[in-house]
Amino acid sequence: KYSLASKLVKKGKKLELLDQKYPIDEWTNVTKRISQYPGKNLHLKPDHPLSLIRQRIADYFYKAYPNKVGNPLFSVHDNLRPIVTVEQNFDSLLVPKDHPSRSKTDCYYVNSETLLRAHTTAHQAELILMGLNNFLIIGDVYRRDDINSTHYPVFHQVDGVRLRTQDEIFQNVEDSKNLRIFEHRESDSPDKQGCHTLEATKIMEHELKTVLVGLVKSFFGQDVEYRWVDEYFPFTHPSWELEILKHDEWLEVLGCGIVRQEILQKSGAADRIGWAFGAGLERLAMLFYSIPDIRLFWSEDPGFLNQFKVEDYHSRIVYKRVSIYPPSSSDISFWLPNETEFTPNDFFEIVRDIGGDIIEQVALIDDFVHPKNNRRSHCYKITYRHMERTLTKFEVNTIHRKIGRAVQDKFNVEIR
Ligand code: FA5
Ligand code: MG
Repeated sequence: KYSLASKLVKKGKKLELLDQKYPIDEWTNVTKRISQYPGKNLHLKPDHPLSLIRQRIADYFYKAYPNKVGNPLFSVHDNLRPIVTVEQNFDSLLVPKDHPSRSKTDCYYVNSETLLRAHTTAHQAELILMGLNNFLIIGDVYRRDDINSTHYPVFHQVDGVRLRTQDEIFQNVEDSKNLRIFEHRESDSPDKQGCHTLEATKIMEHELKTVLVGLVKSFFGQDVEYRWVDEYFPFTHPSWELEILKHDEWLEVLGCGIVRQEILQKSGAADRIGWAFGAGLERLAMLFYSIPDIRLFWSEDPGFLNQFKVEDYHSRIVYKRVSIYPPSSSDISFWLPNETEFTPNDFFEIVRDIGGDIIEQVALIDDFVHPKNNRRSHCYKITYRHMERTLTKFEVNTIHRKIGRAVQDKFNVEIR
């Protein structure tokens, strides 16, 4: 039994990802199907629910942390290449060489040196090295996993990092002259890293937990039930996970902690202390919009996507289940009345009135003004779909004609 990788190796082929060709080797396990995902960027697609979640999170951090003149302090990095080095994804974050998260069974390797990032934390050290102190990283991540209602091999994360100097963290503390970020203990304790003072750690922990609870409350309301659980990550200490109670179940929404000082030392920020977190966008979106299945995020079905077309990303949307039965659509064109005012909304009302629940969507697809007589015509596409069964062509035609007649009567217009 040959894996895809070994077949490709034999033919001496390269793997093409995002317009670049990568040599393959015995580590290669990116499948043809997975290779189609980089570049899809659902989190940047207008009106996509993951894009709305991205905007809400960025907005929350912009408001929580304005700079001195009121502009956002956090920079947002949402278009970094998801193809990263093993150094970025693991080594720069102090993940031990034999850590199970590195294994071929968990990650999608392009080759022995390159992989599809398994978390957005992969860019943390590189952005700190660029001199940034407050930033968000948002993007697609890849993990070999089952496909079911809550797991998909491609999902999206947001990471946040904030670095602070000694003066900054103690500025609001009375008699803070003798307070320091650093001390020298041989080893870590459960509370803190050996190199940090308890005071500095606790101030950072407090700010981190406050801002993240605030984020969760901005989605799920002031009364949301949450709890902090101790966690372990190679790149933070101490570390925690935040869980929220939904439908009688505790759900993990993010991991976080105090950044390992060794990472800051290697990235030119040795004089600072930092916190970091990473959260899943699908988790937040599924809970926030009541989306029942993670696969729906990849749906091209207008019945799904159109539910998230809103003027303002703060709009409250509750997702309605899309029918599994096929849609059927028909167009209708008519000359608009010359004298009376006509708005598309008047037409929508007639359609809804006659079609009821089987109307999935009405879209203006053509707005035409005749060059000679200046008459205007509209063409609408009406999509019909029943939630419980397949509609027959005859049923659709009957309703469609009925809508045509109603439009003719009501507006005294000519159907084209
Ligand atoms: C991480 O990925 C760490 N990089 C997070 C982190 C960053 C910790 C910075 C500390 C500092 P974890 O594997 O637990 O941790 O994933 C983080 C979040 O991504 C989870 O809390 C969850 O919201 C989401 N997530 C993880 N796995 C999945 C999955 N299979 N499907 C959907 N969401 C997932
Ligand atoms: Mg976790």
